Amino acid sequence: MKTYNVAVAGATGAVGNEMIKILEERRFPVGKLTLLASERSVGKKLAFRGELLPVEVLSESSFQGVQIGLFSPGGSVSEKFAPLAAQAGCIVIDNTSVFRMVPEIPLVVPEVNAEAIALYKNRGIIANPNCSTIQMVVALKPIHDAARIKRIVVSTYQAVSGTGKKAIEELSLQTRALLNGQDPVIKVYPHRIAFNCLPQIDVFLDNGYTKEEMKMVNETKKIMNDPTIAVTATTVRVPVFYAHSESINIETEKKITADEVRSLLASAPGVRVVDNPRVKLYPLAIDAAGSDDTLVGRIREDESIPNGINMWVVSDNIRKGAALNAVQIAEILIQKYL
Ligand code: NAP
Ligand code: 3JN
Repeated sequence: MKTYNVAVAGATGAVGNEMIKILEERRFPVGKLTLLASERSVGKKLAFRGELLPVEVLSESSFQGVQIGLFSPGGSVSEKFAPLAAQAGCIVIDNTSVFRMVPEIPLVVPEVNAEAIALYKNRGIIANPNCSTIQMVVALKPIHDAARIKRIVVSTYQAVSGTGKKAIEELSLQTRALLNGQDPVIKVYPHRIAFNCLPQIDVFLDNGYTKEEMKMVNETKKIMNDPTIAVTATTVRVPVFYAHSESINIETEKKITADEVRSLLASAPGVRVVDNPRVKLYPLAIDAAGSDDTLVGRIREDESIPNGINMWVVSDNIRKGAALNAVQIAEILIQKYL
């Protein structure tokens, strides 16, 4: 079987770790796997297919002979090293926001716009969208195709793992401290996250929205290839470890009933309908964590407008929101283009 040399940049992080796991789980045809991180990780080893592989320092020479680079080392690091990797002939699938809105760089969710992967030829880079955008468009694309979505109002309830390994530790330490009657240490977020909700993800922009909110607005239009969809978002950090939840309200051009949405989504790729309120069945973060599916439930008509639908959408932010989406892109890349 043909194999491909793969590099994971940011291998020691929350996303990078999951990428390594998913490459193994999905039996991606990896020849040599190169694990890259900062100087802080020198001496560390990570497991892959029963072997311990050393972590190397990411450098300009890391990509010789590497065909695919899965990147999540942070925006400024990707900005410098993704073009260098591409110059060396390595196709980069980048998880940071730096390239997402560059017109000639494809922004891809395989269930929605797999055809855009062909545009990797432009710059040798494919951008992976923001986690909150990915799960939303996976759930909405089939409805957009059937009834054309005019407007989306979304509020998110985002897990701390979206901020990386330091934030996972912070929620854990703060929770323990508070339950033991001690003062929690606040380092990662602007306020305490344990037993709290923070209506700020990423920095505030001049329009009063956060950068995370505007990522959802802009990325949705690009992935759906429809600049006319109106999107407004409120993004909130909640004290959950894994899986983002979203309350999504849509207004469609054509009337679509809740039953029609349920049956459309029942056969949609990457979606699992979990929707039986009579037995208290609806998507939960604790059920989505570790799963590849985007769970959709609480599907109901918005009775305040003629053509509206409400739903609750939950997905593992580190898997489908980042690592799994990137590996799925790599799978299509090798099947169709390499
Ligand atoms: P994390 O747990 O903090 O891990 C950061 C990773 O980047 C670590 O492997 C770290 O290595 C590495 N790194 C940091 N500075 C570096 C440098 N100068 N050179 C090489 N490697 C460096 O963060 P994470 O949650 O994995 O997220 C990482 C990035 O992925 C984020 O900044 C974001 O851009 C992106 N992300 C995207 C999504 C999405 O929605 N698609 C979700 C989460 C994250 P050390 O261990 O050596 O420090
Ligand atoms: O906060 C979350 O739940 C998702 C975070 C994503 C993230 C974190 C730091 C930097 C991003 C991203 O993917 O948009 C970035 C970034 O690259 O801008």
